[in-house]
Amino acid sequence: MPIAADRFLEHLAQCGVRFVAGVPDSLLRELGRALAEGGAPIRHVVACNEGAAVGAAIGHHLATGRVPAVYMQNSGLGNAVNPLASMAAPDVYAIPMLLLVGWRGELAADGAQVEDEPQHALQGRITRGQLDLLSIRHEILGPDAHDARAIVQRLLDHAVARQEPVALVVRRRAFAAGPGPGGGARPLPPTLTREDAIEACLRALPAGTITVTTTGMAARELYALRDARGESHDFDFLVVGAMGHASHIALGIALGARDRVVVCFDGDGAALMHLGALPTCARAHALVHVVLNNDAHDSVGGQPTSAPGLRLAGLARACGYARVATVRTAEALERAMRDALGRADGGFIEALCGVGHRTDLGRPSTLPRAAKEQFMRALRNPARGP
Ligand SMILES: Cc1ncc(C[n+]2csc(CCOP(=O)(O)OP(=O)(O)O)c2C)c(N)n1
Repeated sequence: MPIAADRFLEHLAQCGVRFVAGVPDSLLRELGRALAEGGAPIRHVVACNEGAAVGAAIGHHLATGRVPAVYMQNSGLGNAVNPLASMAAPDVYAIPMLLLVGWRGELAADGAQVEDEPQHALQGRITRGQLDLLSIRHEILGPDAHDARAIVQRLLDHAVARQEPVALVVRRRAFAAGPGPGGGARPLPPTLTREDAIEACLRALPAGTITVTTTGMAARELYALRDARGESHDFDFLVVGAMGHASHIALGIALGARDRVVVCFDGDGAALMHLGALPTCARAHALVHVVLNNDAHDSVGGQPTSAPGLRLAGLARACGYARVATVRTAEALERAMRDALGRADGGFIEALCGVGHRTDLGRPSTLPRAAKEQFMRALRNPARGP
């Protein structure tokens, strides 16, 4: 039976857990909602990335002696490996903590991989192996678990006895579904949607402008918009994984493609995940960096980011972007994009958007490998593009 997320948190609290940090994941959406509702006596911190969440957990243990929990999508294990292996491991500071890892690309009991998107395939297959390599004892929580409480108890007992991290690998639908989107972020009043914002930018882009689009719904929206507008996907690179790295992928393209203009569509959660990217990107004069700021992790359920309310334009200015704009409407965004494209020194545009997306949004029909070849071929063709 799927377990209700609030019951799960109550159980964690009964076991002495008072601190949970993490980065949202769609499989852990209900957990995010229960944490945001705040029923259990647990302090909750949304971290900017999974490594930072492990850091906060280490600090909590140092200050209180208690066992903290850290939640993440399995894609986030890569971000977490460094503080786990070089700080929390028993060979170093021996910090007990419970990792809650959403298992995208999960393997069924017979070893067959459950259908998921390409960016989850390898990560799904290696998740348990990665935990084994880190010597992190783990168990699986699925919707058919007979006694989730006993599993958690066993893991926490092990973490305390051995003074080391343990993990619960969470299958899809392990937590009982609640009503509507999870995470506690309230939809903003109808303002600019992320999709409208992307479309406003597309109206301003000359054919053949290179775009790089961040992880999640933004990439799917861009793809759908190209289809709806009868435009090709040739010059669009979709960053389906590697959350937070779209701007540096765009930077590498801008530097490698003879300084052709590259427009990067970024998310605020993604930009925050690797915020140190900003000053480096600011120095690339051919990069127009658009952050679609909805104060939320909309793509995985609308949970707030680590810094809701933060306006990134001021940061971008301090990081050295030559031109910075904040816009709230499609018209202002289209103008700001034309303005940025008209000058040769790049720029940063923060588009303040509402949360939410169409429910009938499709997925790109081109597989990443084929899309990469199409993109590279288009870039090699000097006859096209500004
Ligand atoms: C390293 C990593 N952690 C977590 C995720 C899960 N994830 C995918 S999209 C997303 C939210 C992105 O938020 P934001 O950049 O603000 O864009 P929005 O969804 O709001 O458009 C998250 C957390 C991931 N793919 N990779």
